[in-house]
Amino acid sequence: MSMSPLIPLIERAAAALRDSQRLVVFTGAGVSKESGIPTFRDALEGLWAKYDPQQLATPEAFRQNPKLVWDWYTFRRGLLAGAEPNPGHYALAQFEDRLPQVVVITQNIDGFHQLVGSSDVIELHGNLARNKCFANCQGEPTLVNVDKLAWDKESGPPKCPYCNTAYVRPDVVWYHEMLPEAALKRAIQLSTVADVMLVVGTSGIVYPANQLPVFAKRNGATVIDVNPDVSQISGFADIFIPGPSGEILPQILAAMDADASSGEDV
Ligand code: BJW
Ligand code: ZN
Repeated sequence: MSMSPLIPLIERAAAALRDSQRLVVFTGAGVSKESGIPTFRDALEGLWAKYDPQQLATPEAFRQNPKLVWDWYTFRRGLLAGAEPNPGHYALAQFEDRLPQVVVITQNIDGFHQLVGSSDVIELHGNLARNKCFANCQGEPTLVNVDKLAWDKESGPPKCPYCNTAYVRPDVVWYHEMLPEAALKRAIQLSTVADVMLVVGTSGIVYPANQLPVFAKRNGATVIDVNPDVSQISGFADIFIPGPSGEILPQILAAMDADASSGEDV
């Protein structure tokens, strides 16, 4: 491997992580980019190029055109079905073998952290694998298994089998909606007591998730940001590592192992 200017940064991150007692990993769409899943602010391709994701991921859009929004999620479910977790996800799961407490707080809806073995994952924005009643007629959330429903798939989303009135929608958090209360509460609590927060692949522009690194920093955590581009987090991070997470995270893990075997216990 050639000498990389990032090595000193990776070493510093590894040193902070090696001593961590309460690690919070905070991830966004960038961690799944190398799995071939476009980030939220990437322009949509092909058929969907003319739409603005920020205008589709809202309850207003669904109310106005349920078929359009439903079809967009069907398209993205197809993308996800053909994708796999990447070395970044795997490296994060491996932190658990080395550290006493690791919690992953994710804004992603792809389920990849859980799939590779991260055992404590807080999902702030829901999960693409689930659906629920748009009216949550049986309480929040009223989950619906669409595999058990028969309906004309060309016509848009099915009706909720409980109320037969509202449409079924993905169990994700749209703009203007509240985040799941228990998940957000626990995320804030953990971020506030974290000694290290490892932020990966998020633009940091979406509220309230983007407050978590701010809480961590304010309470004395070492904030590490891994992102090929400058994010809203990079500016106040203690260590900003400009690079793709699928490459940087495995290198951090390797540097932690190298550090651990370099004499301290001798
Ligand atoms: C790599 C990489 C590689 C590339 N390796 N990295 C004005 C000011 C302040 C706030 C607001 C405002 N107007 C409205 C609001 C509130 C709004 C908000 O924050 N809007 C902002 C756009 C300004 N927030 C909300 O509405 C939230 N609810 C709320 O506030 O409730 C209170 C309320 C109630 C009623 C009325 C008003 C308020 C809810 C937010 C829900 C977000 N939902 C989404 C969609 C989920 C479902 C779906 O996917 O369809 O969640 S939006 C989208 O953004 C998605 C993501 O989880 C989220 C965050 O995006 P993320 O993950 O950071 O991705 P990107 O694409 O932004 O960035 C990718 C990054 O990866 C980049 O930095 C790349 O460089 C990097 N990258 N390759 C590592 N290889
Ligand atoms: Zn219903």
